[in-house]
Parts: sequence; C-alpha cells; structure tokens
Amino acid sequence: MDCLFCKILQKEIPAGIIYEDDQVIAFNDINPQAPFHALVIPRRHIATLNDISTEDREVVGHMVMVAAKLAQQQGFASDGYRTVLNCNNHGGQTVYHIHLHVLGGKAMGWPPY
Ligand code: DGP
Repeated sequence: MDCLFCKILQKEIPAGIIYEDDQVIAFNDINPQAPFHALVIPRRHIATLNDISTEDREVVGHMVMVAAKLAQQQGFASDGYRTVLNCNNHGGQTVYHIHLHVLGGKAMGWPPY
C-alpha cells in the first residue's frame, strides 16, 4: 500500500518517533505549526475518519489517551493544547491515514480560518 504514514510505521521513512506501542505511534510533524506538534497514528491503516468502524473504537480512544499523555510529558497540559483530526478535502486532510495532531507550547486562536 502506497501510504506515507504506513512507511513511517514500517520505519521505511525516517521520522522523529516520540512514542510507540502495539496500537499507535507518535512522531514529530515535519512542518510544525507550534513549538510542539506531533501526530498520533494507528498502526492499522484507516484512510479517513469516515472509515472508522466499531472495531476501531479502542484504537481511536487510545490515540486520544496518548495525545493527553504527550501533553502531560511535555509539560503543557495545564496551560492547554490543541488536538485536531482533519477529514477529507474541506477538513484539510493531506495524508490519508488518520492522524491526531497534538499542538502545544503557545496560545492558539479559534476559529481555524
Ligand atoms: P493533514 O493536513 O491533517 O493531513 O496533516 C498531515 C501532516 O503530516 C502535516 O501537518 C505534515 C505532516 N507530514 C507530511 N509528510 C510528512 C513526513 O514525511 N514526515 C512527517 N514527520 N510529517 C509529515
């Protein structure tokens, strides 16, 4: 399968991996939009949020748990941080393997125009 994030998972393409377990990995975004910007992805290839099924409930929940854990580890949990999961074109998705953005280390604006 020609998926960039599957290749990062398989260690065929290098990435700054900061966390991994049997369900997910997290790595630094190549184009950071905040002092800390990581992506949490499932090991299982899921193209978009539209493709999740009930069997993915655990791993999607785990992605959120790992995002919170990373924020704690980075020391910005109490100041706050942003998690984003873009879906398809209007959502701004560019890589079709779901990924939870975790951004922190600065105050962020809203809404995301
Ligand atoms: P999205 O627009 O939500 O699909 O976000 C895709 C993110 O993936 C974007 O913030 C940049 C990041 N990205 C794209 N290619 C690479 C890569 O080769 N390595 C890493 N570490 N991140 C990448």
